Amino acid sequence: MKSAVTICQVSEAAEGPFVFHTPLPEAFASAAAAGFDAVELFLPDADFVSVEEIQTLSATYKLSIAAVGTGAGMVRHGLSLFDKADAALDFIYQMIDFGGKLNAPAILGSMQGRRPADMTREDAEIRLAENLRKCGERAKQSGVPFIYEPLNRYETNHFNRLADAAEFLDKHNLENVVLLADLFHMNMEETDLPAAIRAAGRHVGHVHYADSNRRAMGLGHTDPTPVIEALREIGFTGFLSAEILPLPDPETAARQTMISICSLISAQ
Ligand code: LER
Ligand code: MN
Repeated sequence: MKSAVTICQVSEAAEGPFVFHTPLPEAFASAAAAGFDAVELFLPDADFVSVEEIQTLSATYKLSIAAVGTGAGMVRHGLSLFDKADAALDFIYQMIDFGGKLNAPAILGSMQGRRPADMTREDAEIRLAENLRKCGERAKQSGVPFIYEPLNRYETNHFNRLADAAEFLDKHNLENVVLLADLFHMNMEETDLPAAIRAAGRHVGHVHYADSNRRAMGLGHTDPTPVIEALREIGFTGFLSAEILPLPDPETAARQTMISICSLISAQ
């Protein structure tokens, strides 16, 4: 398992669960100083910065790119797969292609949107499946997977739990789509975190490593030891990415995350 930390460049998400909000060179330097393997990027759009610039930062600071978020499509441009769907899919494709050039998968989180009141659950599921199929195929062209993230009930009315999302991927034969286990959302929705990870193990491809209160692991009431044990058992070798509030300050949140990860992963 590898460590990653979030960098956000989206002003509308200044209060969001991201550790570093400084300009990219500074944020990469902070991530490297804290000892992370990689960064996860939350950018306004795919034209915000060139692929070459990210490659240079990545090489300079010896940080790979764990993933790229697509949530700015929602928070900045008001798009989702259930609202202005064509523009939303286009935005996601651009982020998939951008990330693909950096060997990084894109994430569908907030951009999955909500099922409208006049749409049945069955129709919404089919629409979501069609879009995930397209995104999985698009990502395949770059040789990366596409990441689908179940969110808590206040953020989506599609899938809130890993097992339901895993069953959905199987039912629709969605290839090249993996699940994101965000421990913050899971704390709200799952009965048992390690059991949920084991049950969906075949599909888990990325982890948002957050404590129960969305602070750095160790600053809330989640016990990460059995969570890491379950991830080890399912053979997870991806990123534990700190998508957390920068509290009490970004450097402390980053340092605390690395203390947690290093204490649990040192045997690897
Ligand atoms: C939103 O709560 C979240 O967890 C993000 O990863 C989705 O964009
Ligand atoms: Mn998340």
